[in-house]
Amino acid sequence: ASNIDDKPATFESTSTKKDHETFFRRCLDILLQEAVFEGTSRKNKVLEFRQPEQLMSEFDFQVNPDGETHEELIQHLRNVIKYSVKTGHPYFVNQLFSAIDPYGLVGQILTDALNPSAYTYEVAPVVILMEETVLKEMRQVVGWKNGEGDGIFCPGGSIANGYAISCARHYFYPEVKTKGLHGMKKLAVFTSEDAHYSIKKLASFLGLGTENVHLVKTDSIGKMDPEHLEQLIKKSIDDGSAPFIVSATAGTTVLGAFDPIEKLADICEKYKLWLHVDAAWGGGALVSKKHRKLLKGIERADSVTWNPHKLLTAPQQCSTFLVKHEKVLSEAHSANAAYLFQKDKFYDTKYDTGDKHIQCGRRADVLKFWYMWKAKGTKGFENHIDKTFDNANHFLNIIKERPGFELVLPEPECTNICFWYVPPSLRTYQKENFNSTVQNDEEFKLKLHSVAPKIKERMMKEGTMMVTYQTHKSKPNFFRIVFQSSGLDRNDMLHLVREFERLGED
Ligand code: ABU
Repeated sequence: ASNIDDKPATFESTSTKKDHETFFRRCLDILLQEAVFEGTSRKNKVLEFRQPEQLMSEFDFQVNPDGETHEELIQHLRNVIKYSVKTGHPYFVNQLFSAIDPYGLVGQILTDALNPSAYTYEVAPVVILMEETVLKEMRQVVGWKNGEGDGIFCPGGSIANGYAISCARHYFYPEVKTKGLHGMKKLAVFTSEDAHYSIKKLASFLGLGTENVHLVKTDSIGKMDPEHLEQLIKKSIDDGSAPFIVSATAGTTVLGAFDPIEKLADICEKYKLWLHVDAAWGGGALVSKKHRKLLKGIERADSVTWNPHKLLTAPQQCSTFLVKHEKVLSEAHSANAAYLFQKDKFYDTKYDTGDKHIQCGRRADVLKFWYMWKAKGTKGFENHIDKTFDNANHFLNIIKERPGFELVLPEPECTNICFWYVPPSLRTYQKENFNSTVQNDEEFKLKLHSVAPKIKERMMKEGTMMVTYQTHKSKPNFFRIVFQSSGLDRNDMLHLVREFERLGED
């Protein structure tokens, strides 16, 4: 008898249920072994980099009229794993997500095995009640009394920020839903110059125009300047605009700064503006008694974006929008599709929560997060946050003492640490030409600007770690290392420092 794996996989007649089961079990074994265990082992690389044209020729991307065999499909699976970045690897510290949480992964697989669409109770009863429970618990953590309000899981923090703008607009101008923006004053949005670009993007998407997003100055550590905010609000009123929302940031993308929420809340109260807090990144700190002070005053916000896939390491994607006002999400977004949200169903249709969203079909992102929360408890999350901040602080202390490392911020607030690595030859230049920090010499800045891309190229090609770099205002390129996996320890901090020293050799 021929091996079932030699037969085309696509024909039901040649692939029995047993064949599928065998195939599926083999695939799961490979996934676990190669993507999860080997993919997160310190002994292995973070990535196997290829230039795009090289990858195009090495990897079989083409889809064909005829299906392929199980054996071929398994080879494709292995290649996907081989050439993908192992974002669960301890040395993937490149972005605001990382790590593979075992409970989160089981929840993720369960989500896909059940494949619910989280819009009605009739097709997703468990998920709908789970969402309500988890979102209420998150609102309690934010500090809203008895978890009052409403919330949704969103496809990413940008969309969550868009919901904030949409809800705020509906709260003050409900007529926009039916009549649009025609003939209205210019609606003005305020956020800091260090805020996430999604505020501008979504303001534009919602028809407000990027020119009506007013960027408030940030101070030297990246926090919004409340005095400048007030000046901009007054100016915008004088210019005939209608300010309606301030979007504060709790954990900015690059510097990890936390805006002074209390002061911003005072200004919002004075001018009757909606206060949104984009805590997509820093929201995780709320579960820690030690670190929640970074978000002091968040309970005064009207809405909050909080992404558990960031600091709490839930698998991608897990983003939430939380709002203090109970009805505004439904009132702003419902369209009452008669074929889906029938009001004469035999159960309480308040549990058909899908109409609060702008999406129709929707993945159940709650499940993995709920499963993690069940496994660890809030106390487990707290330990995770405390250890992650401790790791970041340890890394900071090492590089403070180490020749060649120069900090962008002496005391970063979150677990993203920004620094320059000055290679030995540039240190010599630095000594010979001036005796100061990187900020002051134009030629030095220019030389330094080219260092991070070079080191990044080396680390990607060797595959030993991934750390991102960027400019900020007039600063030359610097690295931003991001810690969020509590699976890392102090040895890893030292390893990462040494890796910079090795890759940064002249
Ligand atoms: N909001 C996405 C952040 C991307 C980053 O890691 O820089």
